[in-house]
Amino acid sequence: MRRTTSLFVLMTLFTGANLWLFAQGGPKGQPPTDAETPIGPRWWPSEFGPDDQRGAANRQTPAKVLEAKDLITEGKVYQLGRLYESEMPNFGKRHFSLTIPGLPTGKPQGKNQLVYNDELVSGEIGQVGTQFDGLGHIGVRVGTDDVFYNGFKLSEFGTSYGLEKLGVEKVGPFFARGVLLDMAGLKGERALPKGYVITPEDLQKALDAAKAEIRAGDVVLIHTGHGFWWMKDNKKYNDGEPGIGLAAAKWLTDKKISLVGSDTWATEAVPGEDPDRPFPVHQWLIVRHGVFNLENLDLSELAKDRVYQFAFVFSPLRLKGATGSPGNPIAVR
Ligand code: UVW
Repeated sequence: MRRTTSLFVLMTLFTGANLWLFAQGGPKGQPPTDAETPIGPRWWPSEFGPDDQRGAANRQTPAKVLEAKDLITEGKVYQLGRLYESEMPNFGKRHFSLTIPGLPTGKPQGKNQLVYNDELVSGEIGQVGTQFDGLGHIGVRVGTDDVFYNGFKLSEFGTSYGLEKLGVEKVGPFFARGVLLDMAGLKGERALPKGYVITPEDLQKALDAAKAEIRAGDVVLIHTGHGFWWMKDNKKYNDGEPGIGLAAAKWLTDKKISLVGSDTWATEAVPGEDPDRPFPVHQWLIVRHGVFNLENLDLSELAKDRVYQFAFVFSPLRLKGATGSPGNPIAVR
């Protein structure tokens, strides 16, 4: 009993010491340790430099545009964005509402009796419907600080009127090679079941089946089939989902991709591999690697037409200080 208590005291002191070192900016001159933060060793400075706020968007270069252009052979455009409507499935208590005040908003004026309508939108605009998770969306509580990509602390960049660092306006457009990994097709199922954890082996098999390759800076879209339930059975859609696990996320970040997207609301399996660790893939991708996550895509047409490589185009809205962006990404082949 006394030994257990001593062990507990030692562990508490060790963790406390690490958090203290973290608060001082990290143990200078010492190699990072696993116990430094709740997700392992510190993840900063970023490979893109200690001041970087764009993460894997730095891999979007003129060369990527030219590579993507070579994949356009038919001129067929696929819209990957969902309709934004108040009934769409949302995470937690998020909402989306669009109203036209006045109807018409502008009453008849002039001899030509001009009328006009405006819309009033409310909602967590970067985090509802088809949504692009920016680098200010996900963080990790370490000691008393919430720490984000590149070690930026929320206490130093967060304001009630938007983020002064890591805002989505810093990201810029994506015009890159896109690769579709059709997991549902590979398994011969309409949709993978909720909680199915996609492994690196699964991803490799889908890549081989597609006769495709993944290059640095690419965009990888994962078709699980779960999107089938969108607006058909929203309860089922929201209740859990198939998605990548941590090993598959590592497989993707090792390939130095820019962005991963899927036809689910989180891209990662829910429930996940460890019930005590919610959304660890979000932290792996966004916080640790600066890789973006694009959720609630409609990938059904791409999968139906077996389009596995294409030009991917998406420009996040330049919402100053926002955590993410809505939008309608496209694939062109
Ligand atoms: C969370 O915000 C936790 O999830 P998502 O990015 O899937 O909306």
